[in-house]
Order: sequence, then structure tokens, then C-alpha cells
Amino acid sequence: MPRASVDESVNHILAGVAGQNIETVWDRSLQQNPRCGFGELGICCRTCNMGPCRIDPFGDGARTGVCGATAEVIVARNFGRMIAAGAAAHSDHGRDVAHALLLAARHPESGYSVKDVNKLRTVARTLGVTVDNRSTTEIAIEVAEKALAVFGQQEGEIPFIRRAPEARQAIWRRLNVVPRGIDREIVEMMHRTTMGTDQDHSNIMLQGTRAALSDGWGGSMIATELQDILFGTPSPIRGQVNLGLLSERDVNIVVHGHEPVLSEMLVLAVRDQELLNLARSKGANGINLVGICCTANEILLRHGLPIAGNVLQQELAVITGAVEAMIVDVQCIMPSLPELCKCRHTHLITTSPKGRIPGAIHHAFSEENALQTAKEIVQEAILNFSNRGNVDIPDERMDLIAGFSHEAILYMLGGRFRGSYLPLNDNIINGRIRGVAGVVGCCNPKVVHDQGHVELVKELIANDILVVQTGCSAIACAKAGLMVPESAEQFAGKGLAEVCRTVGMPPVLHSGSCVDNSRILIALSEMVRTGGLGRDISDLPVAGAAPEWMSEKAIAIGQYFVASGVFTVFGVGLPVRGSQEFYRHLSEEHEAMLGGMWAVEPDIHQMATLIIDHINKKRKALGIDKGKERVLFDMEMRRDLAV
Ligand code: SF4
Ligand code: MSK
Repeated sequence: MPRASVDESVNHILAGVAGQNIETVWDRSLQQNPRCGFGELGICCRTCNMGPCRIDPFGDGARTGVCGATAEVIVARNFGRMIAAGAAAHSDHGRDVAHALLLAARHPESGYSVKDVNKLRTVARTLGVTVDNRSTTEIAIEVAEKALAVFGQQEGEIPFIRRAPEARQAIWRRLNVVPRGIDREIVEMMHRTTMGTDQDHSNIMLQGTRAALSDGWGGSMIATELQDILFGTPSPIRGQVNLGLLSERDVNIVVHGHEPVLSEMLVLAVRDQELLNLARSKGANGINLVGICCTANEILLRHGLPIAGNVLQQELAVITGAVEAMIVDVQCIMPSLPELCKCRHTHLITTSPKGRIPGAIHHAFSEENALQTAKEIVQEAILNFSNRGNVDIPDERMDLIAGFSHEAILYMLGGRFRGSYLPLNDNIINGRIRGVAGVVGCCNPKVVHDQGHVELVKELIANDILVVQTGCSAIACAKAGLMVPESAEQFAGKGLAEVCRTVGMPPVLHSGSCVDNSRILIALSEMVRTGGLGRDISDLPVAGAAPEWMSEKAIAIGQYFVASGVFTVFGVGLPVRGSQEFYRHLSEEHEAMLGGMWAVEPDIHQMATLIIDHINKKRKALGIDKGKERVLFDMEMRRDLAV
């Protein structure tokens, strides 16, 4: 088997199970080869039972489906449905957080409470909630109710849209793509893509844009903002990352999924003295709570708790034999886990009514009995400690600094009383920083795990591009040591390193989980508002990338970045290439309409080139391109980059 990962903890575990009857995501990925070409090109349709249909990409066979749908329509419908699914996932997450805020305000005994009153007041103002002469409880109740109402809103505009630059809002209004309500746009996307409804690929994508905006500036933004209110707005915090953080001497509990509504209660439960005593009575030193995927990012950002790994390391954590319980909620949880847990002593525990897994133990978790359920789950993990057999925990672990919310960046750059993006804009204008890139998204076993993230980010920072990250991509680069301030001296270009040294920040900023991509939208809007870099997000020297994406959520994120004016490039292919016309629509026509565009580039060095060229183009348009030569990577430098 080819090298699976640039992370040696992964290769270590895979080598350890070679020859045993244990299957991982990499084995199953190989079993799927060769992949279905129609699926990869996006030109198969099973929208109705006259099909499934597929278009012959070579033009010799069927040029339409049974109903007459062309490649353009089929590809657009499939793409639109991916946006709808991704937006639904993020938005349903946001709805649950709004519900938890309502509960916290109405029932303080629930265990939840408002942690960031300043943020509550800021969000309240955006939602049109009066804050003067009102108690925190009163404001929180109305904020939660208003947020919940945005999901079912039928007319008008969702409120957070007003955070975008005026020029951006004007484009959206002109194209009639401002979301009217979150659920409405997702439902309409599904309706339009049923058999025989919307048959114009560009019209389908206008709704795709509206549904995606209802995620980025709607559901995801509600999730992020209300989580900050409930659990605290992140600020720079030290942490550690990788499988080496599983402990031989402690009860290991892995929390995996997406919603901090669960993990925050687990954080409280593992600190419970009775449970700690119970763990010690069973021969453990203590309880070690670690995270996988975006839940990991949430507990890292707010508590500094360790991250065991990103999405492709979930199975490996179980294989170490050191995990007493893996507790999951929703999204990115592999259905393979129950079989794998049978090979070890790990209890797989589901908690959400939305995410049941045959073979797992279910502990129904509702916000109303959150802390009690969390304690019961932790107790179950402790009682499983005595069943532990041999363990094989890799050595790899790495330090990092995370927690770069929009508010933290403001403070870091300008201090408490004059917090501002001015130093960032100034350094972009004077050329020390060439631009900013958001590098986000998943991992995918079709490519070498983490390699795309790490190589891309190294090449970008070497070219003085400040990188902001979320999700599994952030975890990949943290493991590679790019999120400590010292990495600036080692990997960043001279200008960026100088800024990092002055401010004391790493050249790669960890901003959170997948819903926290909304933080990047707010940061970009703030850069425009600060001045000197144009009137709209599309004027900024910025770009977005998802080098190893896999989830439908990434497609929703990509579309809302593009619709917000950002050049966005994806690796590992995009299932739209069966229609060149549709691809042209996503690229050239989107750029003409929205100022942002999609690009697809599987070669990571080429991806970096596209991003740097784009940023240079924007610098030139702004008249700030003087004296900023690109660092060209020759073969030797690229070999040094290789991880
Ligand atoms: Fe085939 Fe048209 Fe039905 Fe799709 S909607 S399965 S293309 S007949
Ligand atoms: S967890 S959506 S694999 S980033 Fe948010 Fe990672 Fe992608 Fe899931």
C-alpha cells in the first residue's frame, strides 16, 4: 500500500495492524477503485425512478437522461443538492445551539449559562434586540428566540447579511440571492432539483447561492455566535495535538462529532471529583478527555484540551486499544466504528436522536438533562477501563496555539482599547503580508493524508501569505508544527515572519471548527470596513482552499465563499466536470456575477500558484503590487517542503 499519511502516527498504526483482520478507511478506499467515472464527473442521476440515468461523456451514447435532462442540468442538480445537504447540517447545528441558549436563559439549572455577556449584547444589537436596561437573561431569551425565528423566516432578509460590506449586499440584492430564511432556502433548493422543475443550470445555481449564503451568513454564523455566547469567545490558548496524547495511565474518552453542546458538558463531567475518585479506584491516574474532528476544535479553543486527530484518525484512535469510550453526536462519524470497536474494548456511545448507529450504545442526550447524561457516560467509560488489553499509542504529539476568533485577532493586533484590523491592512498595503488565505476542510483517503494541507500552507506562508484555518485542515497543520510562533522563523517569508515576531502570533491561525468559517467571513468584512483594500470582499488580496475535501458541507462552504467574493480552489476533483458548460459557469460566469469563483486543482504546487497569482492580481488592481516578487519554489525547495 502507498504511504497513507505524512503523519507518522498514522503510518505507525497502519503498519501495526497489517496482516490482522482489521479494516480501515484506506483499505476500503482501495476496494472502491476504480471509482465510477460517471459519479466522479457528476453526470449520473437517480432523481426519479425512470432512471437511474447517466450521460455518456464521450458523446457516443446517451446525451440526456430518460426525461431529457442534459449533462448541465444533471450536474447542477447534483451540485445544488450537495449545497442543500451541507447547509442543512450546519444550520441544524445552529438551531440546536439556539435551543441551548434559550434553555440556559430559562433554566439555569440545566448546566448551561451565558459566558460572554459582551458578545451577547453585540449579537443582540445585530438581531435588533434592545439591550439597554435589560437583564442578561431577558436579552438571552430574546436573542435565542430571534435566532430560532430566522430558521423559519419566510420573507425579507436574514439579519447577519447586514454584516457584509455594503457593496457585497448590493450584489446579492441585484441577483436576488439574499436568503429569506434558512430552512426556506434549503427546502427550495431540494424542490427545484426534483424531476422536471428547474431546468436551467444557472438558475439552479442562483438558488444554490442563496442556500449556501443561508449557511455561511445564517446557520453557521448563528452556531458560531451563539456558541461564543454560551461557552465563551475563543482567545489564544495553548494546546497539543495528535494520537500521542492518548494516555497509558488514564481513562481515555474521545469525543467526536460537531456540537459543543455535548462536549462542554463532558468537560464538566470529567472534572467531577466523584468520577475522578472512581477512576482512581479502578487503577487509572485520572480521566483524559480528547477530541477528534470539529468537536476537538471546539474543546481545544475554549479549554485547551488535547486533539487526538482529524477525521481520518477516528478509527486509529480506537485501534490503539487505549480508548475506553468514543462518544459521538453528529456528522463525520464513520459507520465502520462499531465493527472496529468489537476488535478492541472501546464502547461506542451515540448521543443524538439524529445519529443512531447499530452496534453502538445509545445514551439519549438532551439539553435538559445534559450534565447528568454526561456524567453517566463518563462513568461507563471508567468502568470499561479494567477491560483494556494491550495498547499501542504512537509517540507523535505537537504543541500549538489556537483560538484566533475575529475578536481575538482584533485584540491581538490593536489591544483592548484600540482593537482594529488596521495593522493587518497596513502590513498588506506595505507588502510585508502579501495577502490572506483561508485553508479549510476535510481529509480524504484518495490522497496522502494531510499532505495537501501541509504542503499548501507551507508554500503560502513562505510567500508571505497569512493563513487562517478551520476544521480538519487546521488539525493537519497543527500536527505539522505550523501553529506555534516559532514556525514563522522556520517557514514564513521575511515579511510575514517579521509581523508574526512583532505581534507574537504564528503564521497559521487556528480559528475553529467548520461552522467557524463564518468567523472568516466576518474577518474579511472587517478588513474591507477598515479601509485601504477596496470596497468589497472581492477586492481583497485573499483566497480560499480545501485541498482534501470530502463532505457535502465543504461544497456549501465553497459556494458561500465564492458568493461572498472569494477565489476558492478545491483539490481532489469536483463532481461537475461532466459538463464543461457548468464548470465554466462556476468559474468564469461566477466571477463576472459575484467577483468570486471556483477553481479545481489536484496538484498542490499548482494550487499554491493559482492562489498566489490571484492574490498578486488583486494587489495589482489595488495599486499595492510594488516590490512583491513571488518566491519561486525550485525542485530542491519543494523536496524540502515535502513532509
Ligand atoms: Fe433520469 Fe431524468 Fe429521472 Fe434523473 S430525473 S433519473 S435524468 S429520468
Ligand atoms: S470535521 S466536515 S471532515 S473538516 Fe468538521 Fe473535518 Fe470535514 Fe468533518
